[in-house]
Amino acid sequence: MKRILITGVDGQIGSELFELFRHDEGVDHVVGLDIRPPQKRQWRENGLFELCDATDKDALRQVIKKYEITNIFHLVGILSAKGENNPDLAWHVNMTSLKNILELAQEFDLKIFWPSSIAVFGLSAPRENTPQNTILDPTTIYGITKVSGELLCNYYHQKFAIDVRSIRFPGIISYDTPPGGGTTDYAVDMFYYALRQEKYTCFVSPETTLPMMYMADAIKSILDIMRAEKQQIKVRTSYNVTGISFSARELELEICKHFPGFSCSYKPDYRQRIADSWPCTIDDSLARQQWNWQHQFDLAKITADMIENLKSKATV
Ligand code: AKB
Repeated sequence: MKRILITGVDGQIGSELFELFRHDEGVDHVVGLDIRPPQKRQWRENGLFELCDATDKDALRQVIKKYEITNIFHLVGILSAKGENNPDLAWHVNMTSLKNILELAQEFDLKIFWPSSIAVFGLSAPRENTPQNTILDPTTIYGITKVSGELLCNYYHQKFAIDVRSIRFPGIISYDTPPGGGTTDYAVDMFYYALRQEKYTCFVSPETTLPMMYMADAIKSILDIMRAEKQQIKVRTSYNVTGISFSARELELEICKHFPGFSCSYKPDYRQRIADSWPCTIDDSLARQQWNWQHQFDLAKITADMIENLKSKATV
């Protein structure tokens, strides 16, 4: 019987996957794990939740045994901007937790999903249509942990036949749980300011263009790659996957179609350098060929859906 563990469950992706699996698989088949108590009251009152530090391998082992876990979505991670403020912590959290999960996957024969990021790319990769296979020379500690993590996943697959699957995520836009500590967070922040009818000061320049994806597409990509047959998954480092690229100004203008009074000023900070080291557009044709990846949300659809959902959240 399938028993799912989601680490980092209180984060941007984890919280959405948790709700989805609780609905689809049943609340008794999905365990959430985080280092802090969950923000959502319904999780505390109804459902399986473990307070646990994923860098503690023995504690993780106890959780896996207790619930007879078969699949792990390992979403613990310190993102790019926060990582630059504490590189040691980013290395420790991102690498130790992933190594623990891979070792436990070997011990308990588990299937694993782990997110990588466009942060694996650095200044030597082509910035337009960045290919699946190119030079990986990230400039951030976060990117370094993602490249190392990808190699570790591939190693555990080659050496111990661990079924670990991964996606290099672009910035993810969502309305349920806000992201935290990322360079692409401005693309979510802008919506919250527009809704509150406040002016937004964006921390990257108006022409900064990055690959982005709507949460619904991000969840779909995770489900698609995990449901694909083993032989379809030929890349065991991590797949390039994307939705759509747009500049900060293009997003501002799209939001203005719904909130004509909205405006941004631009005051780039240390995150600009991070953004400038990442691709503008991504070639994800391998994922499209091998496991039929297709995104559904373009900028207009993302913007309309975000605003509709944020509005209805505000009235609840
Ligand atoms: C970040 O900005 O750090 C993340 C990412 C692109 O991995 N959203």
